[in-house]
Amino acid sequence: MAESKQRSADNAANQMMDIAAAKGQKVAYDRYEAAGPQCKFGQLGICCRACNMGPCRISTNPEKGAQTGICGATADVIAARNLALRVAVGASAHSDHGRDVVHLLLQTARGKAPGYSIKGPVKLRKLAQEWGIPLEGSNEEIAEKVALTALEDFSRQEGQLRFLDRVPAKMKERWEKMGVTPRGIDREVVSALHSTHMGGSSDAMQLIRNCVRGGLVDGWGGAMIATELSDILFGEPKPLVSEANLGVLKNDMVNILVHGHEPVLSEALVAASQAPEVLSACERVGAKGIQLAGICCTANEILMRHGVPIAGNFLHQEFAMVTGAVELMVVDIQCIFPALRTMAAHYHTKVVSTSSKARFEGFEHIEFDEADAIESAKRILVMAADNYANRAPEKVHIPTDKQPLVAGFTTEGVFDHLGGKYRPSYRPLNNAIIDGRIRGVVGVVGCNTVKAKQDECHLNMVKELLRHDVLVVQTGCSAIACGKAGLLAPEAAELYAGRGLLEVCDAVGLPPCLHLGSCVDNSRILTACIELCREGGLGDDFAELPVAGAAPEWMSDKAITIGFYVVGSGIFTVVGEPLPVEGSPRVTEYLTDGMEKDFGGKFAFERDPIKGAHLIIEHLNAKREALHISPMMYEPRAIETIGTKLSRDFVPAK
Ligand code: SF4
Ligand code: MSK
Repeated sequence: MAESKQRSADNAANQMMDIAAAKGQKVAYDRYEAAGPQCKFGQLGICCRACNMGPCRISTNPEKGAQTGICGATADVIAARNLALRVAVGASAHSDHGRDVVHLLLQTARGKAPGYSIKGPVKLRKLAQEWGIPLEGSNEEIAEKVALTALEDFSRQEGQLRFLDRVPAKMKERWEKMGVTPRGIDREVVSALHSTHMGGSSDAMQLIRNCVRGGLVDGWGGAMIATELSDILFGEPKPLVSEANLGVLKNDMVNILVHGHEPVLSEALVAASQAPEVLSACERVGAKGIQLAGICCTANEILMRHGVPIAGNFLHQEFAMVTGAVELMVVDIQCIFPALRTMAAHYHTKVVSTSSKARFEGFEHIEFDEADAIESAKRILVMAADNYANRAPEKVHIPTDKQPLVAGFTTEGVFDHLGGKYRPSYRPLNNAIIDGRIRGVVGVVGCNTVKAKQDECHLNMVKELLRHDVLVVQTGCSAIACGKAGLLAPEAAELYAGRGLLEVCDAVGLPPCLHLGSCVDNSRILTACIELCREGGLGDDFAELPVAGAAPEWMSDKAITIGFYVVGSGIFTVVGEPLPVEGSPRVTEYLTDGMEKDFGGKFAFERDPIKGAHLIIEHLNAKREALHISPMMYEPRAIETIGTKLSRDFVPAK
């Protein structure tokens, strides 16, 4: 076998890539290499394809080449316009996901989705109360009204999103002043798209404001609706124990992977996986049963509600097939490689698409019908079981790598852990920050990219933050990266956390990194920040809190959109790869500096995760100083002690 390229921080991923390479099978890293140097104009955001007189490319040399497009659009306009387009696409993805959840809640309430029921009645009533819906009648009657009310947020033309009532007053005033208060979801997405049309807005700063508004309508609209209504429909997640990495696949069972984002189908698969006809199909082919596992955010959804193990994150989608032990991968929408078709053809794996919104050439398509959810799910599960007979034992190589984890934290659930049963409150967390045990709270989220060694940026940044007593909250593929590396287990506090953070984790039994769910569940980070403000002592605006965000390996449009709602909500955010705007110094300067005075937050572009972590630490220190709270109680944990259990030998603060 040729020497391993070690393109991942994850041993299982490297093993799978080595096997694939030995067999001449290509994975995303190979295609990236084969693509050769990427277009600089595209990377810098100064290639315009907004009309058919182009494409126009702006020279980066002010002395030479085109300084504007044919229509006169400058680098500033083109970079900002391209960005606004991507934000609108990202917002549409989360929001359409949210719309599907609303639709399913409505169908369930009306008795038209027999496989589903309302599993989060407490949250249902809480949200109904928040929205002024009378609490009379059955859960179904209330749920119908909640769903119809949520739908209004999609179609609203004037006014503001309903969840903006949750937003601290100072932030709302800022949005009002900047003209970015989001109205209805569909309206903002369409308006942002419209502004990017040829001859639309040629004011770069207005286009950036459209990015903020497009972001806010996602975070405080589509994504928040998706999270809240998923909790109502599928149940509020509770902390539970599970495992992550390819070692969760079983040699003697039918392995089925769910991949994508929307929990609507995967919930039905979980419910149907123990049905007698499914189990007898397994028996027929000599398998011991069904092993469900997940990739990407669908994985996060069923992990946090059912403890279904995680097979891997974004780049694992192909690696999983190289185990030769996956009977079927069922996909819905977002983050799905068309290349799965090619990799599946090397093995017996079937790939089944299910969403009416996403068809893939070469995949079998079984359109998911929510009116017949359990039957659709059973059909897929039996198909997988039948395919177990086609598994070629000589091709099977399941890595042993897997790590235990705790997942399923929510804004509300953390209350119980922090305050105990009789005093559920954020007070202990606020106090730990004020006393200097915890430096601050940072959301490390987002994807994998082939432009970095898989997971390495997530892991290095998170470990550096933990060493400096930063409580980390996580979603998406970053959470999975940390899960595979053991950082989501309570024991990780002893191995990685600074002394102050360790004391808090020890006292309340929390891991130092909290898994908060899927990409749409970044909205939980927003609601947790509301609680930090509400509890008092740390400011009454997100921009005053010692908090930050990071997406060290981001790649998708959704990640850009999330970045904009986080920064637009006043939170400093570090992204690994720069946003594609560097061809415009003005737009770059605004996003990484000027934006702070208008919105309270700004971006930093930093590929080195340790440097990125230190930008965050400096930011948290500055916020602490501005709040006049105690200095940190302890020195950061010494680097030499990282990964060992000698964690209680710390040098006390001077
Ligand atoms: Fe070129 Fe202007 Fe058309 Fe863009 S909109 S492709 S810059 S002419
Ligand atoms: S799945 S958007 S690769 S986090 Fe949400 Fe992962 Fe990014 Fe897709």
